[in-house]
Amino acid sequence: MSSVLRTPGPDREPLLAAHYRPISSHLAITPPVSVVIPAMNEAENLPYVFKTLPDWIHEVVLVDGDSTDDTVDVARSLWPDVKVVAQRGKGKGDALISGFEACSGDIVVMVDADGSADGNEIVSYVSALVSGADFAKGSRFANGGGTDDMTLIRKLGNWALCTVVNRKFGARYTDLCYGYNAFWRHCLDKIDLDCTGFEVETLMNIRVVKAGLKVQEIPSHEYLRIHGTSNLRAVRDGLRVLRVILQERSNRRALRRGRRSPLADSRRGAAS
Ligand SMILES: Nc1nc2c(ncn2[C@@H]2O[C@H](COP(=O)(O)OP(=O)(O)OP(=O)(O)O)[C@@H](O)[C@H]2O)c(=O)[nH]1
Ligand SMILES: [Mg+2]
Repeated sequence: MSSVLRTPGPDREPLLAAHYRPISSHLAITPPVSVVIPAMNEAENLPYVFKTLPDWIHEVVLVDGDSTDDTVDVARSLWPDVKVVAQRGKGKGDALISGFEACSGDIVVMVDADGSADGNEIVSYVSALVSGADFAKGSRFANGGGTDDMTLIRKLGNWALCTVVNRKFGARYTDLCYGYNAFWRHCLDKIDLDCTGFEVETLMNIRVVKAGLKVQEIPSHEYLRIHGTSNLRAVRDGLRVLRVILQERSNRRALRRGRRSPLADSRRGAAS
């Protein structure tokens, strides 16, 4: 019989040893982990992606972007229990939002389907979350991270946009536009995502700061896309990212003005 490990609260079920899943040699966790994979014509890459996913994850949610290759069939053959979701609109942001809605785990991990992300890193993200972080944000430029996939121009663009976000929102990020992140599912209520394209990670990174969530960067290595070509267009998508930053900034100003006005009104009232 399993032993009771923690005295339950008045409204809690007792946690038994059987409820814990070992995720590394020194850590066992109770929260179920969902992995969301946005995929558009990634059939050739999926075998590499699924091979690195740990066997302790609770579910894999694959969001298909109307693939014209065998993406869905390959995913089903590699992971028979995979939950396949058809996205509502277009774009990676739209896909992720659809995928997050379909998750039943308490922890959600975002993993690209092009073979650039190593599933063995998931344990680092989950460890940060169970140790107190709300949002575990992958970084290719934190000590221990790296990238084989970014051109100099992309690195410069990412650095410039990251610097703007740090200055304008008081963040201390080393990376901005990176798709490998994880978070507690309840964070979604606080960041209320509404976007469609590759600006999704930037929007998440800004909104978690605005919401006062605890963010921890996780050093991550981005490998080269294995097969196929990137869907990202540096200039077009860089501009979309910039637009999101400016919008979030002006929303923040409007919010501040809105918050200030009752006080200003009452002062005006007191003065008259
Ligand atoms: N479902 C869905 N997935 C998408 C869409 N656009 C991109 N993706 C997926 O999102 C992930 C990241 O897209 P990539 O094209 O690799 O873009 P990137 O990683 O920013 O750019 P690279 O560094 O050049 O690879 C991949 O798994 C894509 O298949 C989309 O419209 N729908
Ligand atoms: Mg990629």
